[in-house]
Amino acid sequence: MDYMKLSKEVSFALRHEPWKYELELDENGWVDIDQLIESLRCDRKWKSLDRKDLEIMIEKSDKKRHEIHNSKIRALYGHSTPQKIVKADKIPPDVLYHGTPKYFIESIREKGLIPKSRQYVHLSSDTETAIQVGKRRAENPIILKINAKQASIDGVKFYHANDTIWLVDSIDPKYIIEK
Ligand code: HQG
Repeated sequence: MDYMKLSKEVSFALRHEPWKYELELDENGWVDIDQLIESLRCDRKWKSLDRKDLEIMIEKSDKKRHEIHNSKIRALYGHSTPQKIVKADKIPPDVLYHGTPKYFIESIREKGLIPKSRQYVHLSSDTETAIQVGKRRAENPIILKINAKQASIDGVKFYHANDTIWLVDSIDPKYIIEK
């Protein structure tokens, strides 16, 4: 089985267009794993798919994108569905990073970080992840350093997606401390 292809399709279903799979995310983004399997099996490629495959997909993935808990599965970040996924807020590390192409910098300096088509702005606790994220769009991304400590003190809420990724509704330019 092509686990990378499976992961991309599961992300599409759980982050972007669950209705195409006759799925409805609950307020925390969970769906019933059996319903997802049943829906994916309609496609010849996934006709023999079972829960074990989804577990292997998560285990083999380069990033922790999905999680399974009992009879449910969800995407941990990246959502663009109309109904905003509810996340519990958590105190962030003092500094977080965001990798982006140079051509966005002027607009970011002016407007701050905005979620664009996703529900949240994605930040990371390490520069390596930020570089990887930025490299999706540019060979030499700019790595922005975010003063998460001050933002948090000022009441901005941060949400923990996985070990390295943090979510936030937006980041005002005054919290971007360095590029
Ligand atoms: C930029 C992937 C102009 C922002 C990744 C980014 C990540 C602005 C783009 C996760 C802006 C949005 C999310 C402003 C923000 N003006 N541009 N004011 N504010 N931007 O894809 O963070 O591999 O929605 O810098 O690895 O790139 O799929 O967000 O370049 O973890 O699991 O607007 O998605 O994860 O792009 O990526 P995105 P992102 P997966």
